Amino acid sequence: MKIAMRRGRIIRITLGLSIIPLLYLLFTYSESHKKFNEIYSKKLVSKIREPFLASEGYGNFEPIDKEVHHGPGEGGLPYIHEGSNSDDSEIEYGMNMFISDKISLNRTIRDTRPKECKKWNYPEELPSVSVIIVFHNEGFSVLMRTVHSVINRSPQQYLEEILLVDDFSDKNDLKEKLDNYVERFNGKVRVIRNVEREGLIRTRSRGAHEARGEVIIYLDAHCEVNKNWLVPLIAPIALDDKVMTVPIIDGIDHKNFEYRPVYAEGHNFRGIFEWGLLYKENELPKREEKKRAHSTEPYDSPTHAGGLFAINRKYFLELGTYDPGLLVWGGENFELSFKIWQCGGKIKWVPCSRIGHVYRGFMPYNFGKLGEKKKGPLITINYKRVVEVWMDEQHKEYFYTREPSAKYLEMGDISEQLALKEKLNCKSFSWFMENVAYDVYDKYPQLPENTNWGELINSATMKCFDAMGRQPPSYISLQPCHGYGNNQLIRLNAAGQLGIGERCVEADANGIKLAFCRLGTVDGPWKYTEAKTLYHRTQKKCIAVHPVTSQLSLMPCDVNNSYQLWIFKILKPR
Ligand code: UD2
Ligand code: MN
Repeated sequence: MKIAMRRGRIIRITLGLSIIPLLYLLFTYSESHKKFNEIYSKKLVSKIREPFLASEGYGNFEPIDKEVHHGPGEGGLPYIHEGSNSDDSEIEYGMNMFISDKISLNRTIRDTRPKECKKWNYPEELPSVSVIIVFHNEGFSVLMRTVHSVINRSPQQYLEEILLVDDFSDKNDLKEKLDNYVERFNGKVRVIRNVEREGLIRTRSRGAHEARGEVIIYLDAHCEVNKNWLVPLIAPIALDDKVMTVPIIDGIDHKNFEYRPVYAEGHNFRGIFEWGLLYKENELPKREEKKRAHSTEPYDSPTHAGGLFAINRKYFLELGTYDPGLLVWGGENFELSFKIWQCGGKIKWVPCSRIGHVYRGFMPYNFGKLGEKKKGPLITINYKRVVEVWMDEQHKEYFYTREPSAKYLEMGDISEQLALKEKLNCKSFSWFMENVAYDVYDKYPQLPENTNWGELINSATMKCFDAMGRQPPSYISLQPCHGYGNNQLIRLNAAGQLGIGERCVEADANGIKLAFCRLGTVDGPWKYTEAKTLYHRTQKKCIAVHPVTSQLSLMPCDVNNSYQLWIFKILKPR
């Protein structure tokens, strides 16, 4: 068979290939397709309300899906239930389980791939795959829809197993329900359980050790994989086992389960970060687009969101999986990204592999005992470990400029991580910034140092500047000081930018507000004077508190008026 492949290029478009190999492929795929359905569909059908979607395509060529599917949420459409369509489940699970329970576990979803994706050809010899799903107290139908979508839309010859790793869930009947349910998959779906809460990071590492496939693919427990998601994701790894691949993540609405793409077709994005280690996505720079002949070819990305990716299992173990000192949630995506790039690997995003993920509005679980053990905010501690292991002095400083209180956090021992970095002969962070993550500087330039930071206390009222966790644009108010930082942690840098988190403080006729910082800039109009006023250089006025309403605004400066005087008080985490 003519599988067009060239060194340095993973896959090639089949345009121009003759019809014969095309028919041949179509035939072999529908054969394996049939076999696959013989194994699974009958068993599933008996239990499920909706028809089994045997015609959901996988392989290179889609069988044309002529079946019409009725029922809630089919085609990935939102399901709005008449009458009340919410219950307490949104608070318990972060998503509406009442709605999810009404939607078929085998529902169809919209094929969101760019059209070009249907024309790619992939090698047939591909590694076996363990799909690993870690979960803690997830809703049953959402978790099972993840499993069903994988089974329905993956060629069985590559799918070794689906490994469910239960991170010590303690919801009533989840355990029994799950154990009973997975029996129907005849061993294809395996459940293992932590004996205590480990957090998602360590649980994923455990999954890597226990998995049987050559390649492991991680999914969150609330996903739906799309048409032909698997093969494009593992093909690059078959060619180079130091490549980690990442699918394009579509959104599934947490209230009505609508499946929809996050970005418009034809636009490629990649993962970057800003200096406080907030994960960001940035349109693929021209320089990267030019490296490829086709917009749907996999492309380099400095980082990834964390949840969904594929990696050669042995390679992941050689990298030490995740740093075991990272706890529960957060920062592990950067640890793995920096480690891979700096130590000789690559991260590629794959436009032709699409997976939907339910973004919840908030975290429905707490961090259990692991959260209590650590002093200070656990996620920032994770970030600090990552920064201290992988960044160099210059870039560490940018992190501490953005997260000044992190300097005081106890991060534990990182000597093993540093030894691993040494052993694997890893490159510097500057190398990574110059060669891979160069577009970070366009959006988030090198940060000037802070001249002042901490709580910003008004001398007359002894109350604090507070962004109140509102989204910009919004007005800043004066609140009792709480000492925890967060929305009350204010920074003034040497270029006059007054910032809270990654947002900026601006003034208009109605007050003092929180605004998006202008991308690519780090300066601002503010000056903290010797008299302790906050002076706006262009308006030539000072920030003042209204004695009666406590509202903030710009007023003609008066250094004798304590409603215009401010003190920065450094915050050490408690
Ligand atoms: C994102 C990632 C998530 C993870 C996280 C940072 C995506 C789409 N999601 O947040 O995968 O990288 O950033 O760490 O990129 N879980 C456990 N034990 C726990 C807590 C969570 O097993 O103690 C499970 C949870 O059930 C879920 C997965 O871990 O299956 C990810 O957790 P999440 O969905 O709450 O994270 P998310 O999507 O907000
Ligand atoms: Mn998630």
